[in-house]
Amino acid sequence: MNKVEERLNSILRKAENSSEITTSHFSKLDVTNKLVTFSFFDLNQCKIKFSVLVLVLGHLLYKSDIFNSSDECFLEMPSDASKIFREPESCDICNNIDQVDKVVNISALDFYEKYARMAKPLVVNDGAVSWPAIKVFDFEFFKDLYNSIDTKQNSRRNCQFFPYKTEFKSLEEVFEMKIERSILAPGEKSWYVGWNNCNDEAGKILQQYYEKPYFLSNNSENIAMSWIFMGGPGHGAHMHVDNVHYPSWQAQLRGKKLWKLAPPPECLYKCKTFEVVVEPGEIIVVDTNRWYHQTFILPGEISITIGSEFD
Ligand SMILES: O=C(O)CCC(=O)C(=O)O
Repeated sequence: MNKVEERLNSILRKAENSSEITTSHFSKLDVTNKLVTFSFFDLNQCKIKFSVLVLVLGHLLYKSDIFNSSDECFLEMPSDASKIFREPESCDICNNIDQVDKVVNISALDFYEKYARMAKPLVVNDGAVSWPAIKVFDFEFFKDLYNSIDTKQNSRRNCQFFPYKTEFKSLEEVFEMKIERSILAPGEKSWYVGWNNCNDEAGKILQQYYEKPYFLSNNSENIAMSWIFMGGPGHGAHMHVDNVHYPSWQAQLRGKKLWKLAPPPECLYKCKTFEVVVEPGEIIVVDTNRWYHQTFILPGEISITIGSEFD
């Protein structure tokens, strides 16, 4: 094929000096079409070689320690994709459960043996009753807190903000809303948002007003960042399952929130879906990685919760 190409090139050079032969004459020749097909095939060969190179490099990087040294992934799996690849659940977690127990003064051992070990959800009536957060946390408190610190400083990665059905694009925008709307004055557009506190300085201040729930054992840790959900009646989170590392607790500080818990789809025929209302001072504990959950703020006061994963 190279010889043919060379000869064609020499003819082309001669043709350049001729006013009678143009390139359109060449396009009509069979040999030109063959060469074009060949070079296109060559290009595809290049693409194949390039793709193989990318795959090999990707594999080598994956196998090397470069990206294994931290918890961060080189590429995040999209959350919807991770749900598709979720391992099927054993229906033991939901078999024979048709309600969420409400308990009081539960010991760490009972909590672990009767609930946490089996991923059985529960509400602890007296979980947060004595926390100053119940009196202190409100819209103005969070607004002052986040306006008083430089959120670009001491902020970890993985800061997340859930606008739900609002127009807000960030927590900063939430705190710019006018006072009437923030207190859900009649006629104002209602709102509901959630965020994880990823700022160490803000975290230290928040922790002055709440503590690790008393029913978690001494060995158990609050993991990573706290999550705050705040907003008005009629709103909540759609039915979903999380893809986090551990189960979570969530303390209801103000307002009332209805939780709907559903078994994973593979257990729908064996297990029931049920609801529980969480009131101020109570803590709900759910393995949100295993139980599908939906929330709905009940009529009344603005709902404010704080929660965290625990191991
Ligand atoms: O508290 C809420 O409204 C939503 C909580 C939630 O969806 C979660 O923790 O995964």
